[in-house]
Amino acid sequence: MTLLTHDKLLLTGAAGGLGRALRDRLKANCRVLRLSDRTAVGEPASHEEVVLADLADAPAVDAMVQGVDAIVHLGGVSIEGPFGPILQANILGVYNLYEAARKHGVKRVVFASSNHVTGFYRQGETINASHPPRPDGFYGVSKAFGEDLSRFYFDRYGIETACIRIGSSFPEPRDRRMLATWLSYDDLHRLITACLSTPVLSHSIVFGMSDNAVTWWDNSQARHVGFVPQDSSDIFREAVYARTPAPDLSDPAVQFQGGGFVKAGPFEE
Ligand code: NAI
Ligand code: 15L
Repeated sequence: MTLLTHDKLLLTGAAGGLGRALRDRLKANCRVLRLSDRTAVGEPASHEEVVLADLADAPAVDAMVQGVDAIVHLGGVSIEGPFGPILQANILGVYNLYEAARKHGVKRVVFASSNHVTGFYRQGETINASHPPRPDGFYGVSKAFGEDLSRFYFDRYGIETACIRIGSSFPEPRDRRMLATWLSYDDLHRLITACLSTPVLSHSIVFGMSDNAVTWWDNSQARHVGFVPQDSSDIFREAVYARTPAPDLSDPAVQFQGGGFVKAGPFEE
């Protein structure tokens, strides 16, 4: 069941893949859903409003945050690439977001972190939130920065944040790796709902995956969030095996949890 816990909820990255998947689902969580991105998000419905902003533009981010009581922060560069755009959107952008949240008294944030914060752990290892970050690129480093920055804003200013280390959130798992990392859209919404509605969130790191039989992540340190996944990649296993080759165990993309991201770069800017 989705609890309506917030009056005005801000969704950044609303024009992106997950933003579009969550837009209708988040209607149940709030009275007004404010949509933001740097590109157009389409016409607002009667329960929606739109405030566009580039995350690197501090005054625009301030206006985007003013008047909301919680934030689901999905906006930013979502794949590995050159450092410049990642610096602007994910590092400066997340700083701008937390400064605006502090100034406007926002008390809770759900931050879309990524499994690439820990992408250089091996696929044969099970890790939990206490394992140190091992980012697999500039993108993973930027998400690790967001996790640390949000911890600082919790310790210093009391702003609660859930850092969801999203695995692979797509309609279906695309390859064998995603059988371990897959997070259905409905489970992502369940997880965000849990983060928004649990009585005490504090600063929490949660791995975002469905109830997949094969997993590399242990969420036992996030029981207080109350996330119970209801979907599983297992129903796709046979089809994924049938259409994908057997893994080459000497390939770093197969050895490490981050998959192909561990081989990306170097980049010329
Ligand atoms: P996406 O790339 O489809 O959407 C990201 C959105 O952020 C885009 O609409 C883009 O216009 C916006 N954006 C980029 N730079 C911006 C800037 N400087 N200012 C304002 N907006 C900007 O990515 P997706 O798949 O929807 O992911 C959403 C979030 O979840 C991202 O933060 C991503 O890193 C994270 N994530 C997603 C995963 C997935 O499986 N889809 C896995 C792990 C993390
Ligand atoms: C991510 O962080 C990306 O945003 C997404 O596009 C996928 O590549 C995902 O990780 C993944 O690891 O499958």
